[in-house]
Amino acid sequence: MLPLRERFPAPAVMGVVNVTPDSFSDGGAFLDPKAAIAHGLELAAEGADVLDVGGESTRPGSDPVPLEVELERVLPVIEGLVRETDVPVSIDTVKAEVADRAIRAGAALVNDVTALRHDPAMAEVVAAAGVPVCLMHMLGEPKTMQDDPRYDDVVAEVSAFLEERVALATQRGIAADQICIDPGIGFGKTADHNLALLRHLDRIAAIGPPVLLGASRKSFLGALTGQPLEGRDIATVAVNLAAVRRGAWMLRVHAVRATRDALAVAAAIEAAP
Ligand code: HH2
Repeated sequence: MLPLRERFPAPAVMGVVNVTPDSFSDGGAFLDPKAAIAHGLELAAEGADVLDVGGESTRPGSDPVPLEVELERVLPVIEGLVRETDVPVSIDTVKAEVADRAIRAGAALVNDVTALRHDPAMAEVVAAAGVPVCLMHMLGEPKTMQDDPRYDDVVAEVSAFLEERVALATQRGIAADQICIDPGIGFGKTADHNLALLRHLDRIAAIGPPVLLGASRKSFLGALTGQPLEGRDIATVAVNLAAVRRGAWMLRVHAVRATRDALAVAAAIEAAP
């Protein structure tokens, strides 16, 4: 398999396809598989390099979803997208069984917000399938992660965690060039923690694997701009342009078109004589 960086040259864009009743930004909008598939196809047409399908919300305070419910939500959407577009589909799950079934249905990447910690079988599923994996940092569990998160040095601690998870993933048989890392914006972090991670994203990038970033519409952007969820796409673009300059590789976003346009302009400026 091509190394991730060659398969998806930076800056790449991952479009969010949530199939949940309670996702923080678009919960319920695409719970019907047909609507979710149509939304994914729209994001593909707008220039997404990957479509990230998730059936369990990880928003602060959310409860876990039973296995059967998650499978019922994501499998028809993955099958539909695989049938109707060549854009690779990623499965956003912490459950090995969901990842396995999703891969059998055609998913080409696994996005595990617990970095292989939640389910002891996840590493084996990913290694056996030979698919790429995203390892994300989260402090605590979604249910409680925003209850007063604390770090002595957030950038150093997140970096150390990601280094440890990358080492574990490779030990468990996942190819090093199929791993990407993610500092986990908003996952057990205050607005200041998020800003420190963004300011020093070059240090996360220096770990080695390509860096995925999911800042889209998150609440620290609401705190900075006063905007409700629907009004945070401009702030999201601003974050992502800053992140790309500091070494981000792939951007996980709801608004694919706006991100693509901004990246095209930024790239044109960098390429000017
Ligand atoms: N953020 C969310 C979900 N999955 N995966 C990665 N790798 N990085 C992220 O930052 C990330 C993620 C949360 O956003 P969203 O999917 O919009 O909401 P929800 O978790 O409520 O489904």
